[in-house]
Amino acid sequence: MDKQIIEEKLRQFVNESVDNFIKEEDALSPQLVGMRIYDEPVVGIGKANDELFTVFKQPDAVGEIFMDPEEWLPGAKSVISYFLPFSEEVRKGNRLDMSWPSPEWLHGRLEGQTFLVKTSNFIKDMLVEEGHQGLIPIIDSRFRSGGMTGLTAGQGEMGFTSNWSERHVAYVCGLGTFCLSKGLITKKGVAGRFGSVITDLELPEDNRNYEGIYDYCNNCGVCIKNCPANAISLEEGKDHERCFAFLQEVYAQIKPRYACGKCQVKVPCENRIP
Ligand code: B12
Ligand code: SF4
Ligand code: SF4
Repeated sequence: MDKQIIEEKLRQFVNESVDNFIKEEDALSPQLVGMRIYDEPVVGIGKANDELFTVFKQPDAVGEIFMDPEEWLPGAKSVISYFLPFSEEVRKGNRLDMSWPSPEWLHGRLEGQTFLVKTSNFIKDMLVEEGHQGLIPIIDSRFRSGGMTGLTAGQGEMGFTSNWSERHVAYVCGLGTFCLSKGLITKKGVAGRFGSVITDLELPEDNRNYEGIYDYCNNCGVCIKNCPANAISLEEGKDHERCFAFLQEVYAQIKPRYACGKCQVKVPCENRIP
């Protein structure tokens, strides 16, 4: 199996899976039934022993808590990282009212994450069928995150971080660079979600067509104006506390859903490298 086959099968999966379309029982309104969540993915391959995985253990990168591929899967050879760009419907919905997440974007966050886990399992099954191993860190029992689950972000040892940061992994695999709003910009933009699978299959790694960690951001500042929480500034970058406080406000009103993503729409980096 090579990258071309993985990409082709993944493209077919994303285009044909019923789970990439909003089902009647989940839809927040009747007109959202059948809405497509993601467009076709972008795939990047990294070497499991890339030196950046060691750099990530430094306190100013991710920190000691970051687990490298070998720690997740002894004998790991490669990391398959992918970006699922949100469809035009999801992005367009979130461009309308810039003060509150749209139903389309809320679907992207919740049903979108469920589909992302299915996508990672699809890749894992493909590898296992060929006699290889596949490990999905974010559903492994050792995964720890200061994400929104249980509204614990910013608290405890995980703070606003995790022991497997999908953006950092995507950066290693050549998918793109960070930006002012702290998302990762890919060739299909910033609006979308990342997943990854670690494997013992040896695959040639992709080139990183960048040198600096913010190369793809042009510092235009549009995301600063978009942010309803005033969480972004040219001087300080992004303030996770403020962003998280806004997400909590959303959650308090519409739980179990929450999201925002105004820094990822109506911006020049929405669906391309600006
Ligand atoms: C915790 C978390 C949050 C926290 C804090 C976010 C954060 N730390 O960036 C809160 C709750 C605030 C949050 C908010 C949101 N999140 Co969130 N979140 C996560 C989670 C679970 C972990 C993030 C993490 O591990 N961060 C690690 C720390 C270290 O990251 P950092 O501080 O930004 O990293 C800096 C340093 O490393 C520094 N650095 C220093 N030295 C070096 C050296 C090198 C070599 C490098 C590369 C970097 C580096 O550069 C980095 C950038 O400044 C991930 C899922 C996952 N498992 O990855 C999703 C994730 C980051 N979230 C995501 C999204 C979409 C959102 C929201 C838009 C909410 C929504 N869905 O509507 C908002 C806004 C995000 C934004 N503007 O960035 C996406 C991002 C998609 C993208 N295109 O980038 C992710 C990847 C989920 C996914 N599966 O796709 N999130
Ligand atoms: S809107 Fe402009 S400044 Fe903000 S992340 Fe995108 S390119 Fe960078
Ligand atoms: S930084 Fe947070 S609060 Fe601000 S626009 Fe982005 S997701 Fe919303």
